[in-house]
Amino acid sequence: MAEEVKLIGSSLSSFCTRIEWALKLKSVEYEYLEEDLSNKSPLLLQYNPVHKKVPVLLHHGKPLPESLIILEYIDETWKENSPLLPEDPYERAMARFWAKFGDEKCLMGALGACRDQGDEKEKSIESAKESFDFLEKQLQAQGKKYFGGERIGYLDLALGWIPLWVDVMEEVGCMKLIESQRFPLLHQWREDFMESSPIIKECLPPRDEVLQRFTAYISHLRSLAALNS
Ligand SMILES: N[C@@H](CCC(=O)N[C@@H](CS)C(=O)NCC(=O)O)C(=O)O
Repeated sequence: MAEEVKLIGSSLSSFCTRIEWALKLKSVEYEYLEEDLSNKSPLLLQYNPVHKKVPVLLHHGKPLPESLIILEYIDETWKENSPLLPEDPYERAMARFWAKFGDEKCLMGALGACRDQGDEKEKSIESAKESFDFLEKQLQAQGKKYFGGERIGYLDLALGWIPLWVDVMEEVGCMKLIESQRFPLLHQWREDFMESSPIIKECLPPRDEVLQRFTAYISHLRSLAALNS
């Protein structure tokens, strides 16, 4: 039976890119609906009334928000092609733990470090690096090429924002987060992940567009912070 899969996304969003990676790695055909986040469509408001954010996956008309949940759904629905989560229940639970940690601590920490200026900045940079230290230790503890083992899996896709988006944040925030001396394994993972499948590079948005969007976003965050200070 033909699957009816649609993805409401925004091409510059790392949360949406991880879904495109998963669908393509699983060879699931889908229709992509680009959302204008400055003028949200009735479709997005209808299908994600709670958060009004992308991505939203529509499968046979049923909507599913939240990228990490969508990744799990994709893995469970198209089980046979390239499993993403580990089979072992403990390892599955830990992969979910680290994915959430990646979004809540590493991504938010990097964003804060990028935004902050003045005295706060050094503290925010160090705090973000302390979060990345945990990812470095994870790679060290498991001794495999990828977070998913010998091939990329759920956690690699969940952390897949690191290569492009951290690079952009480093430029916009005039800082270095993933230094090769402190993070040799994460540094290597970044290279390996990018080369792991042609699908990875294929779905990434152009760096200059992400840079432009991010520069505007950070200056918006800085003006909000200035208003509140
Ligand atoms: N936790 C959500 C985050 C999604 C998210 O923040 N999406 C952004 C695009 S990068 C968005 O839709 N922003 C619109 C808004 O905040 O109004 C997920 O993982 O799906």
